[in-house]
This record gives sequence, C-alpha cells and structure tokens, in this order.
Amino acid sequence: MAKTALITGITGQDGSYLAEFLLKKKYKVHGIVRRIASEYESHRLWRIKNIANRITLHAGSLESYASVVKIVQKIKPSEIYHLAAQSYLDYSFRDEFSTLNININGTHYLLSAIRDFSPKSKFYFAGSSEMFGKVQSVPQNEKTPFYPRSSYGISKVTGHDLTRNYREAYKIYGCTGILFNHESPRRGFEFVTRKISHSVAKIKLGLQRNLKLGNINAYRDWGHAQDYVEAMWLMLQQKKPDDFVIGTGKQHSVKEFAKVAFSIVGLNYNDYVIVDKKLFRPSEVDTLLANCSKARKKLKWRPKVSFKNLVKDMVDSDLKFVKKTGY
Ligand code: NDP
Ligand code: GDR
Repeated sequence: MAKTALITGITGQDGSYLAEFLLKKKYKVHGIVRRIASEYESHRLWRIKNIANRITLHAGSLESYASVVKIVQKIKPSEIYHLAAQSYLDYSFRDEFSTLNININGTHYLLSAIRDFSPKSKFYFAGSSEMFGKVQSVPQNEKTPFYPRSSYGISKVTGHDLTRNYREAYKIYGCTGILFNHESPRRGFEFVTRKISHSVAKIKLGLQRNLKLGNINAYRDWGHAQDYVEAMWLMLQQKKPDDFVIGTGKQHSVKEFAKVAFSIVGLNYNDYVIVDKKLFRPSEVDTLLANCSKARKKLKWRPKVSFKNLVKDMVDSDLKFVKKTGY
C-alpha cells in the first residue's frame, strides 16, 4: 500500500522539493497551507503549481492546535515532515514573539497530536545549524553543544528538545535533521544567496545598479536543497529514530558567493557590491561548518551539487526569471 506523507511548509523551498521527491516514490502527499496561501495562488503556491493536481492541501495554521490535530487525526500519515516555520533570521530579531510562538508551539502541537491520535506516524523536525550559533567547536557534529544567537535559533533548539523528549517519553519515532544552509532557484528572495543571484541577473540586464549587503565576511556551509530533502526522507527510513547533521563539509563567505555569482555573468563584484551597516544583525553567526560523517555512514547520504554549480544554477535561473517577468 502507498505510504502517506504530511508536509507542513509545503509551499516553501524544501516542502516543494520534498513533495516532488515523495511523489516520485509513489507516496500520497498531503500538505498544510495557511488559508491566506490558498487565496493568493499566484504568489504563495508558485513553488508547487506544477504538482498541484497530485497533492492534497489542507488549510490550517501552526498557530492553532485545533487545526493541526484535525488534520493529523484524519490522515494518520505514515510520515510527517514538519518544515513550516518563521525561517527568516532577520525577521526573528524584529519579532521574537511570533517566531517563538509559531516555531515552538507549532512543533509542540504536532508532537502532541501524534502522541494522542497517530502514534505510529514517523516525525521529522527541521532543525538548523543556527542551533550551533556561536560555535563551540569546528566543524559541528551531533555532539557539538548548542549556543543559539537569535530567537529563531532558540526556537529550533527547543523544537529539537521537544522531539527528543517525545521520542524518549512516548516512544514516538521522532528525528531532528540539523541541516546547514541549503539553497536553490526556489529560495526566498530575502535570503542572501537569492538576493545575490537575483540582483546579479537584474544588474546584468540593466535593471539594477548595485547590490547592498550586510556582513559579507560571514561563512556558511551551503548545499543544494534538492540534495537535502533526500536526507530528510532517509532519516525516516531507519530502524531507529536518530538525529543527523547534514551539510557539505565545505564553507564559503558571503563575499565569495557574490564573487562567483558576478563572475558567471562576466562582471566583477567589486564594481557593484556596497556594504551597508544597517543590514548587519544584532548578533551574528560568523561561521558554520558541518561534519556530517554520521549521515555519510548511517544514511549513506552525500551531497551531489558543488558550490559552483549551486551558484550557477541560481544565477542562470534568475536570468531567465528576470527576462520573463521584468522583475
Ligand atoms: P521557507 O521559508 O521557504 O518555507 C517556510 C514554510 O513555512 C512556508 O511554506 C510557510 O508558508 C510555512 N509557514 C510559516 N509560518 C506558518 C504558519 N504559521 N502556519 C503554517 N505554515 C507556516 O523555508 P525552507 O523551505 O527554506 O525551510 C524549511 C524548514 O527548514 C524551516 O523550518 C527552516 O527553518 C528549516 N531550515 C532551513 C534551512 C535552509 O537553509 N533552507 C536550513 C536549516 C533549517 P507560507 O508560504 O504561507 O509563508
Ligand atoms: P541564514 O541565511 O541567516 O544563515 O539562515 P541568510 O541567507 O539570511 O544569511 C546568511 C548570512 O549572510 C549574511 N548577510 C545577509 N543576509 C541576508 N539575508 N541579507 C543580506 O543582505 C545579507 N548580507 C549579509 C547574514 O548576516 C548571514 O550571516 C538560513 C535560513 O534558511 C534559516 O531558516 C536556516 O535555519 C539557516 O539558514 C541554516
């Protein structure tokens, strides 16, 4: 019988790739979307338009236990991928309250619904390298202590603790994937990689003059989102639930990302990038680097897309996007 998966955050970057991945594996795919998302189809559902007639969407918000529990109780999914979150770090400094409420309560509501109404559902929690924050050792693996530097990071540490506690106390199959940054042409425009690839395309096409960035000396371990959704699925196919760090094991600065992106269209980033102190964060995560040897060994997972190919994929896609939309 076909397995059933429920994805929260299906309209997001990872949710859309994961839905495609699971459809290829013959899953029945359900997703939770905010009511407002279904109202603005052209906007919020753009990432899942191509698969809209093959998935089932349920209106619901992570802010409401009632809406979450009804969906879990009705579908009793084999696997639940909890990806929905207020995921933008900058915004988490401007609104700590909604970040903590959505990210912590949403995770708690789902776990509680699983325990009470669908205890056989396997649960994936979208943890983050932001949990390591001010890193306590380099590189970071599953044993590295956490030191979150934002309400977002704090919410992810709490979600991870909740997941672990439900696993230990109620025997729920719950895993946290501690994923390092992963990007793609479907990345939201507010994140630095998409801001760069989109601006590079607009500058090349004469629609923008320069690119303002904040801390260009921050280092990240960037992979391709398509590789990372496979790791999420693999975590739920193991005999025992466990937590895994997922990354490439290579790091680059924001400056390097910009350099490569501009060079792809034959431009020099020095001629266009302006550092704007207003874009710096109150507390920054300076450097992140994954040690994912546990995932390599136990999940047999490896990233396939290199840093250069990731940047090229994003810039090429944005050149097409800007030519088509003029935006
Ligand atoms: P996106 O920001 O692209 O997607 C977030 C999703 O969450 C969207 O579908 C959004 O819906 C949904 N959402 C937000 N708030 C609510 C709410 N109150 N109720 C219901 N749905 C809500 O994130 P990504 O796809 O990049 O990331 C997926 C998950 O992985 C997130 O939890 C993120 O924190 C985490 N993560 C991401 C990493 C990355 O590098 N991409 C790395 C590590 C962790 P809507 O379309 O309506 O806004
Ligand atoms: P991050 O991603 O905070 O790592 O969170 P983001 O792309 O926003 O920032 C990466 C680094 O770039 C620096 N930076 C800028 N960032 C943005 N957004 N805009 C700028 O103009 C800019 N200039 C420099 C930032 O200061 C930072 O150091 C992402 C999200 O997907 C989270 O949900 C996820 O958990 C983590 O990755 C892992």
